[in-house]
Amino acid sequence: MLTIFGAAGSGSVPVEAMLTLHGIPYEVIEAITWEDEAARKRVEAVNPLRQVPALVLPSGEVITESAAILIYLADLYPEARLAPGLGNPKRAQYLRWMTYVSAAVYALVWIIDDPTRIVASEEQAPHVVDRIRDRRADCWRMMDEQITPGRYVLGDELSVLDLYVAVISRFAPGRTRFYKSAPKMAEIVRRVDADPRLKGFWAKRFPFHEGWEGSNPSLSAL
Ligand SMILES: N[C@@H](CCC(=O)N[C@@H](CS)C(=O)NCC(=O)O)C(=O)O
Repeated sequence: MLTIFGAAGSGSVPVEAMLTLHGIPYEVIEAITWEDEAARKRVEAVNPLRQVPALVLPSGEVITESAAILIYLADLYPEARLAPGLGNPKRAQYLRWMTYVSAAVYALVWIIDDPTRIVASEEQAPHVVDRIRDRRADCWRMMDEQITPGRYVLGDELSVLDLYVAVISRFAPGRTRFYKSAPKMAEIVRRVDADPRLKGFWAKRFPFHEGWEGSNPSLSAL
């Protein structure tokens, strides 16, 4: 059995979505690391960064980093057809954008979540958060301008990249701004949100609350 240290509304959600789509059983150890010191301590046992997601394989081996986990699992289960395999001409752009979403967009959560990690005074914190929101919107814009999607980012087949973008685009600055910055991907993430195979999953792990696209304060924390 695979074990995921994760949390609803976090970067573990695309990993869980991938396994759900492919019908692979997994257990989640819920850890809301950005709110709860006890959760961070729980995660520390497998990831010294005290971040989710962390995947524990049946052998006990640990994999951290959402992009690495998604790439690994999609390769492990090629029959799920959720990533271009080695030798597929789409592989290079797939790896490029998986890493980009992780490094350029998602990683900034460490600051936005608690700006005092890098600024000296509390007064500076809101400015830092604003700059990061702008930076993320700009990163989405630049990605959108460089892709030639079909129904999904890499073409007409759903991949883990689409699950990843659909979740990370819900973090700050939020979907309303994402739709404006990244109009091509706006259509794609809406398609992923509406995937009937994931209806129950989204309801449990990242519900579409009233006003979720713009103003849900719990999302702006990430
Ligand atoms: N680079 C990591 C980022 C993971 C991450 O930042 N996770 C957040 C939750 S969405 C977290 O656990 N934050 C707690 C902290 O950094 O203290 C990845 O891609 O998996």
